[in-house]
Amino acid sequence: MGAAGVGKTALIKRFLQDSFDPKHRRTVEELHSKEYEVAGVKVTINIMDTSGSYSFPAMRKLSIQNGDAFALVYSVDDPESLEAVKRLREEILEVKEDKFTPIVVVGNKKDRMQERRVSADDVLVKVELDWNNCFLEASAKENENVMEVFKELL
Ligand SMILES: Nc1nc2c(ncn2[C@@H]2O[C@H](COP(=O)(O)OP(=O)(O)O)[C@@H](O)[C@H]2O)c(=O)[nH]1
Ligand SMILES: [Mg+2]
Repeated sequence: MGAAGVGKTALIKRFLQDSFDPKHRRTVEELHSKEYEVAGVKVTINIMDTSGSYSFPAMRKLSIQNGDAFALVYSVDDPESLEAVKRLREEILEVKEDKFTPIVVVGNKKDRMQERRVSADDVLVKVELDWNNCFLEASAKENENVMEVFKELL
């Protein structure tokens, strides 16, 4: 989950198809499935790609209720998208009550070095020390840390 344009679809596309599309197409909501074999056992994971606009709070709530693990994505060139991550995390905690819910915070577009406006160190401290969640910077474009994001969630 995360604001529109931060690269949620791009991260999933990189993970599932190892490709990158420079164009932004609006996602409504798409469900992807992938089969894995873990220690000889077949498991199917479902990856829900959400729209960034969340114009319907009820729809957002449903995504949260249905999810077992969450990647909250912002873009390192967009501080407002980090604020959206904070709000989403609050909502996840609210909906999931006290249940343990894996959350990974992802600072995507780390390749956009000239345009960076969010410091990785600040977010690291907040996410790993205050929130006790995992934090990674990634680039769907350069294929950096994309596997790691999904590995954390599994
Ligand atoms: N430079 C750069 N651009 C990216 C990256 N990930 C996504 N984008 C671009 O950002 C735009 C929005 O990506 P998209 O995946 O559609 O965002 P979504 O709305 O969160 O699903 C597209 O033009 C992507 O090509 C990245 O890691 N680096
Ligand atoms: Mg999308």
